[in-house]
Amino acid sequence: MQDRPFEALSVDTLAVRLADVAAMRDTLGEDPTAWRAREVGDGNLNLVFIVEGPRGTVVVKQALPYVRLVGDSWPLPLKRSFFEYHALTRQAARAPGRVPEIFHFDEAQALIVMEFLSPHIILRKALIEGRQPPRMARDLGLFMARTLFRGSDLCMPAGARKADLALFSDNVELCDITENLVFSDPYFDAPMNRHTSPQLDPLVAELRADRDLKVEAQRLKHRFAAGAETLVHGDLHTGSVMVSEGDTRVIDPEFAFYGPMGFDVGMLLANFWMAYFSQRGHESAGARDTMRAFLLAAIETCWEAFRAEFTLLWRTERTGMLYQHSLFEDQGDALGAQQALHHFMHDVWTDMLGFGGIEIHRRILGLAHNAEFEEIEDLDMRAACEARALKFGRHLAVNRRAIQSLAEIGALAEMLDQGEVS
Ligand code: SR1
Ligand code: MG
Repeated sequence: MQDRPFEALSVDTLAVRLADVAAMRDTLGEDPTAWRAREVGDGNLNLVFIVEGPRGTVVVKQALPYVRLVGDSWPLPLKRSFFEYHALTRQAARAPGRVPEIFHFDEAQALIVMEFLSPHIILRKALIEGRQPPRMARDLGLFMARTLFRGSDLCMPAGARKADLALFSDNVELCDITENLVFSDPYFDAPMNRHTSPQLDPLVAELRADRDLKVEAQRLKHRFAAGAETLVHGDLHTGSVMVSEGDTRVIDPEFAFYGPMGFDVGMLLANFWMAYFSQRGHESAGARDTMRAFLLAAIETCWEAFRAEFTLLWRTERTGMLYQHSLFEDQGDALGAQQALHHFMHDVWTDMLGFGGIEIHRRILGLAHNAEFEEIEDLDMRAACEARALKFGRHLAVNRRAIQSLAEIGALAEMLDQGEVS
């Protein structure tokens, strides 16, 4: 299969096409005629198959040469599969146990054969259903601290990090999607935008005329494009996480590139805040008060796990060229290293808030929306939930340098949600 030109798989061709892949035979069983494939991809870009055999099950993910959500009018290179594969190998080393195991990668066919996770479900779906996965907030905080710290100049040898930065710098088209869809399109009448209309029209006009917001969005875009701090996942929303009662796995790092640490953290927390603001639209089977409390607590748990683990790694694995021990601890100046950490975390905090605010806006005003809002059938209710989230996002983006704590913004979220401020 390595030398054949790219060809998209289908449920009918998959077994024949992958019959010679040793990892498939080992995991599913030796007889490909007994394999059964179904296509389950519900993301915006790729094909995803679950393939069952007599011995076991695997997932086969294949990139398409275009954006699935839009069609072949929007070509997108297959090399995103290469970046996803390489990001997964690094995440597996830096945060063991938190990504699916990779069994096989075929660069020409842009496909990855990986572990089938069961009984896991997508975290976004779990949150829409009102489930409260017990481990995910802490697991994700640890995942972010470990991958972001260990991929940076705080930890890696400078040459190795620069080589990695060069490798991922070719992920141009996926970065371009984020640069446009996240940081620019929501703030003008871009062709692929959509929003709940006419209910949100006045607020959308207000946000697009908001000079302070537009300037902050562009400052954040500059951070995103030029702040090559570490290998970020690049698309760390709740649709990129699978959960069970006892496990959390991060999937889909095809947007990986060297960017600012706060981007992953902000995107993830933004998706928790959106889950929070969507709960009013999912109360037909009963009030979601405990779910709202769970989500605000999860945000605090996740940030605190990130902060605490990052602090531990700063003390124990600071082996890179930044803030060397030779300047601080080795001279009896542990306080100096602590002061530097304080400034570093403050910068990540401020970035996180800004990126979080912008992520909320793009999921309501741009091309790619979130199921937690989209599945609210009553459009007046959907718009009311979205409006609260939009105002919250604007506050995060514009006032991020003045925001002191998650308790402060959690209180704002509650007041917006309860209509105490508008
Ligand atoms: C055209 S791709 C739209 C979005 O889907 C992906 O999951 C990313 O979030 C991207 O921004
Ligand atoms: Mg994805």
